[in-house]
Amino acid sequence: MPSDLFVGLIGQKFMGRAHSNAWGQANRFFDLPRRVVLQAACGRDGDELGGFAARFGWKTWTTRWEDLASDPKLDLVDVATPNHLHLAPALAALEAGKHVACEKPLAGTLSEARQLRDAAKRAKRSKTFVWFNYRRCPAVALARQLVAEGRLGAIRHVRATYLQSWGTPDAPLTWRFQKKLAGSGAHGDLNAHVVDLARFLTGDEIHEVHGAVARTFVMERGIPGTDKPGKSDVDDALLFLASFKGGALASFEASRVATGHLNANAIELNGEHGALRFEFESMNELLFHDQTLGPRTAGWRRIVATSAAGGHPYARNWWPDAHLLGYEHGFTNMAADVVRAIEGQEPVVPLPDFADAFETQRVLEAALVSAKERIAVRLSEIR
Ligand code: NAI
Ligand code: SOE
Repeated sequence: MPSDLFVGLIGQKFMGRAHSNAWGQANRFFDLPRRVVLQAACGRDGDELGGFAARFGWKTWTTRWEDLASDPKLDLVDVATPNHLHLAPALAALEAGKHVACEKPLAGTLSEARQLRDAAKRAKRSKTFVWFNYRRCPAVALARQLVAEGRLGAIRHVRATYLQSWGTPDAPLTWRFQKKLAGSGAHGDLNAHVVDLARFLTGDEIHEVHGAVARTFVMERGIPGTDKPGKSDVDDALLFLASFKGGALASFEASRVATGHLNANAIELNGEHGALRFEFESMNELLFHDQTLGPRTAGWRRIVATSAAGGHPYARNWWPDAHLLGYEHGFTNMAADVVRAIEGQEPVVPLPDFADAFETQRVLEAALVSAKERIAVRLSEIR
């Protein structure tokens, strides 16, 4: 009988729901060395918390994150709060000797991300994780395997876009539009994912941002619960060009005002022997072009990455071939990998820890500096 892993969650809304579901499902679909116990949940809204806890199976709840982060019963604290509230709870939990799983981006600012990286390094008995969930779509994990096997050869281009369109003028001034709470806008929110994916898929590091441009199109938004406007001071879109140490060129685009796109997280790698493309809105599929087949038969083929017999990552834990997975499965796959990693077992694909997420944050910072100063920025300048 596996021993229990007591989890506490801070944040009960969008990610709070996704993580609650993941922790609750992990032992149902994966054979894990520990049994996850949904011990304690925390959120700001006391009126909603009881219902939330009951619905997802959390045993206790509190509106004080300080109490949860230091609760001696907990083994792991899961931070699913707005970006400005990653640092304090994660630091408190690390100081209390717990493992920490934190939402992305690691923090709103490079300085806070650095503090988290350093605290994680000091906390020798704690393991840290960052919810870059898209790594755990089976099609993405398969793409990484194909790159590592050399199926693309040397990579020449990485083309990543994360396009959404909900940043319309009538979208209220939530934390996501306020620099002091979010750090940045579409950039930290969406480029964080695709920069992580680019690093994860190539196994390479970006060494220079050659240029970036950021725009805020909507400068004022309605303050929720009032009829007053407030300042929206983050980017609605940020685009940048970069290059990898290994020589590949890269382009990244994040937007909340890309009309026609809802959650278009897409990445394409072009290598000397072939190419790969993933589009989240068709998340079960990986597109693969094998250049070595020659001009007669080479072309894009669509792999439905759901085959246990094919050895597709995570496929054996879910359904028969082409009985498709959805958004929530990436989180459940991650929760299962976190439980494995805590027990010293190999995750199905590598998990980002705070040190890894700090590297993504350095790239994000380099692009912000590039956009602000209108200069190229080497990553060696961003520490
Ligand atoms: P949200 O606004 O839907 O929920 C935030 C939660 O934090 C709420 O439950 C609120 O009660 C709680 N909270 C805020 N201040 C608090 C305080 N002082 N004490 C206790 N609880 C507090 O935000 P959402 O969308 O869930 O985002 C949370 C984090 O997750 C962000 O860092 C965001 O970037 C990240 N995120 C990641 C996604 C992914 O794909 N991995 C998807 C969406 C968000
Ligand atoms: C923004 O709309 C958002 O919810 C991001 O915060 C997530 O990280 C992304 O996965 C989906 O979009």
